[in-house]
Amino acid sequence: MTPLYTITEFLIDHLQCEHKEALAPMLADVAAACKEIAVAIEAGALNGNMGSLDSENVQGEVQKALDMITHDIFIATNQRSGYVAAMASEEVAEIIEVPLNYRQNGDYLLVFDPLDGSSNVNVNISVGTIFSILKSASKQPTLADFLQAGTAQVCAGYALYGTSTMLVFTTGKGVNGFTLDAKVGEFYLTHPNMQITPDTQEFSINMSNYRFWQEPVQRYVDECLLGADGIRGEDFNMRWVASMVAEVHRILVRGGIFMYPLDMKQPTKAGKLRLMYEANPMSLIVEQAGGAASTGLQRILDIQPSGLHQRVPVIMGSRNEVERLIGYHKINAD
Ligand code: AHM
Ligand code: MG
Repeated sequence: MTPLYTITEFLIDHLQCEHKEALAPMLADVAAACKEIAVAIEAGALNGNMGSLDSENVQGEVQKALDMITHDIFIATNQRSGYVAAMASEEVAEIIEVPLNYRQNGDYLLVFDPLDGSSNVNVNISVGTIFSILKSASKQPTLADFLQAGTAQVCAGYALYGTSTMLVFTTGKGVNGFTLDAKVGEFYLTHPNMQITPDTQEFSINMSNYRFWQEPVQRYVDECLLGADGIRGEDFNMRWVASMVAEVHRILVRGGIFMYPLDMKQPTKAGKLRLMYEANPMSLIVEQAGGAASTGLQRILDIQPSGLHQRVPVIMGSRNEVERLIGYHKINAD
């Protein structure tokens, strides 16, 4: 069997990008944090952490105990590299300053969702961590320094805590996936240069929201459901895990399209998913693997953010299917 690189070997010898000096130690910390989170999640009910807290996050969602445990792990481990100036998390409203003694070279911002899909933790279904790294214009960053379009990300990735734990990331030169050997405590490169097939017969959406969607998404899903009897001429398959990390990972491995579109269920919200720590990092990964990511009307990575926790409609995955949906949105707008 071909020997596998450890993530440490990969970061030292094979990481390609202009920010390598900072990203190698930062990614080593991300990997360490994800290992620690994997252990916390794997303990399941044994540590008594399966319940909800009395608190809500900035989105008004009830926080799970593990939401805050994983948030704390991610901050404690990632402030140590010396390169992170400030962070932002799904779980707190404001930006998080890194203590001065930890940020000698603090030129970077780390934005993250520590436990994506957390409604799945107490039913033992896959969850994940999503992160995005931006360059800061200031060593004393304020909110304004965070509000950069997704194209400015210097690195994006996710950890998937599934049947195995994986870490997948891009530094803008393709996408590589690492699997944790839990017995050794090390990630190994198992999925080099991940690519999304341009075509697919598998879609992923929360069908219970059908009546709240806009016409282009209803049309697309209607056509998939008609399968071989309809305009598509082929039967489609459907999956919905309710963990974005698990859906995007499946798409990286075997193709597919993932949608959390605009819906009228909550008319004041522009979709469910958050731009800066869900849509943007996943869009960079999907594009780097040859896929596409759009709101239906605009490339996600081109959106100029107006707030840390802003929401955005998400359509991403196999390029030809995403482009079909963009086409349906264009017809609708004309
Ligand atoms: P979370 O970050 O609070 O867990 O919310 C995001 C998750 C995504 O992982 C997933 O795609 C979506 O919410 C599922 O939403 P729904 O329960 O409406 O199907
Ligand atoms: Mg999330």
